[in-house]
Amino acid sequence: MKTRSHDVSPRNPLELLMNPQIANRTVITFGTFDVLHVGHTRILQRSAALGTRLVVGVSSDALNLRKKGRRPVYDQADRMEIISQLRFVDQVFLEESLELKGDYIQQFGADVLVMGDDWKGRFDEFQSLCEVVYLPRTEGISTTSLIEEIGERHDRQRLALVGHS
Ligand code: C2G
Repeated sequence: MKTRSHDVSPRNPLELLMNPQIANRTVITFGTFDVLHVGHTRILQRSAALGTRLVVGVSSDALNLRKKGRRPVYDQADRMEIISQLRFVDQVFLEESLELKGDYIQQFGADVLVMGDDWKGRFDEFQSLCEVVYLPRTEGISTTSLIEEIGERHDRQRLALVGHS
């Protein structure tokens, strides 16, 4: 686990002592985490609070293309680098396939699988391997809406420039 010089995370030793339920638990979660935003950082932080070690599977570019029909804005190497820099993330790996979730859970010794509630019920089959928790999504923000917003702003700016020429 990363050492933290001033630990303001929910995993400070005092809280762990007071809550043995989360002591020594490995939490695993998955996502694309493209165009990082607070919905992403909040779910990662809340996931970390459920254990002592947070492992994050970052969806590969190929998986994203299959799943969502588009390439992420940031490629998988950049997305993995960004997520690995968050202080409440301990380990990052590349998620190559949705079908390998059970294997990843076992490979990383996960005690808890966390997903946002947009995936509610989809991973219940893994309850035989670990605890499965769905956390509420952050309302009003998504990578898709951010990409659209950036595109609209860009279009408006171009129109304004054309208007002035
Ligand atoms: N999330 C959230 N609030 C938002 C947006 C996302 O809590 N406003 C959560 C999602 O529920 C998910 C995580 O952030 O748990 C990552 O979201 P995405 O990058 O959209 O990941 P997704 O494409 O759903 O990939 O194996 C499953 C996939 O890899 C999940």
